[in-house]
Amino acid sequence: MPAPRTVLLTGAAGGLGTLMRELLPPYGYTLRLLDLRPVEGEPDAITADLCDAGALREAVRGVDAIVHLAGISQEAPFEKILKANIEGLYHLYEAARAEGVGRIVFASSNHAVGYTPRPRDGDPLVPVDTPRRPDTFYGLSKSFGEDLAQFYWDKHGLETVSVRIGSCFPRPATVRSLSLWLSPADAARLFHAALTAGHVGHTVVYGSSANTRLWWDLTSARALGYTPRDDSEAYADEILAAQGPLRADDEAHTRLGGHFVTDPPIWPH
Ligand code: NAI
Ligand code: 15L
Repeated sequence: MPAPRTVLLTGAAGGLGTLMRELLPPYGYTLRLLDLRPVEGEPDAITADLCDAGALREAVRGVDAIVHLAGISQEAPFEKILKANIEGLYHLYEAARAEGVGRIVFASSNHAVGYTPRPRDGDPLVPVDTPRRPDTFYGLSKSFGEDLAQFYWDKHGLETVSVRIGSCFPRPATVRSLSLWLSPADAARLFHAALTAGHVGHTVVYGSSANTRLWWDLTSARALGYTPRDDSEAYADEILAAQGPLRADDEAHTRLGGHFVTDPPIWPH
């Protein structure tokens, strides 16, 4: 696939979308923006719901690739997750297929494998082919998204890199996120690698910086050409002094998904 130039960035008004609006253009991309809500300072951004199939078809027309960040990004009642992350994702893939878009970078999440025990000292890193163990309806929707991506590759030849993002914020906030942190600059590096790597079919990668306390294996991300430059260790002393070390008797500290594993389920009523 020729290097993409025009990229649809969905979820452009969100936390990660706002960071990527700044960090992706220097790699040479022209971004088309989409979100459910207006994008501040971007009057040309498309305001549309992922469930609006017609609007999505128009939004993807003529782009070379899509970085798909839009959706519900936390646990929520199943009905809401169903609309945005499952039905909405289907509409996005259908629009991309119909308009001949070659590649999607899909923001999956650590919560697709959230029940996986975190490695202890000396354990191997969690491999990318570990069985999925979603920790929430939210994590289930990301698991579905990875299957949808595989299906559209097998059935239609539409490529996807599913990035199981750890925790992408300007700085890590918890002891757990010292292991999962993806710095915004490394996120841009990873998305750029995912957009430009040669043949990817459907490739699943973990999305983290080069953290000293890394829990999962970045081999498949590095194979795309991703070279992380940041390390959360710079924040470790301060965070550990405030919060103390992870405890073996707390499930939120022993599984990848953290408190998503132990929070009570959210039901509609
Ligand atoms: P966010 O919640 O700040 O942004 C999501 C954006 O999607 C919002 O601007 C929202 O308006 C938009 N959106 C929601 N439903 C929509 C719909 N039906 N149609 C159109 N737009 C819709 O989330 P954040 O942190 O920016 O995350 C971006 C993506 O990355 C999400 O898919 C999230 O699940 C994923 N992710 C993020 C991580 C992180 O650490 N920030 C970690 C793992 C995954
Ligand atoms: C996610 O999937 C969320 O979108 C993000 O807000 C964080 O909660 C992150 O996971 C995390 O696990 O830290």
